[in-house]
Amino acid sequence: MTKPIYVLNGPNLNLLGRREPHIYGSTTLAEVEASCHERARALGREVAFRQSNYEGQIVEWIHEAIDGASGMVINPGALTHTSVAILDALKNLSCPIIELHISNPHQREAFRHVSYVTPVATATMCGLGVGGYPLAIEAMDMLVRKARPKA
Ligand code: CA2
Repeated sequence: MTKPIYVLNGPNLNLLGRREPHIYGSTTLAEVEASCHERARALGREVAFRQSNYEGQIVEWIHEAIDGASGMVINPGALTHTSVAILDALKNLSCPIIELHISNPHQREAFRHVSYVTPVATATMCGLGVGGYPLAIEAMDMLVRKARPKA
């Protein structure tokens, strides 16, 4: 049985579709999750989709992914720009990691230009809106197949 692709979401992303639609759009996180499951199913894969407002919970899920994930797609939210704990946890993964952002942080405030995740990410995707999520699933399928041709 193939391991699932983990899709982890950080603080405030549960508000997606309900606040700041000019930046993040009007699609809810539940709808984003559905789009990930749909794309994964078409590729013969499964997704474990999670969101937490707590840094420690995200660290725990990354630990779970060490043995449990074929790939890690992570939008750490604002923790992208602050969390050495998430950086240290991600260093333990041997599967591909995609850092994903809905907006393009490089076009925004200077404090969003620094990412603690980028140095350990296989790839970074940003500025594609919530449409980036199913695209990240597709990109992850490609990375996993490249890493393990029979997976
Ligand atoms: O663009 C992204 O995906 C971000 O990771 C989103 C974070 C932000 O701190 C990063 O710089 C870029 C913020 C997530 C907050 O999500 C909300 C969604 C809807 C309404 C309010 C907040």
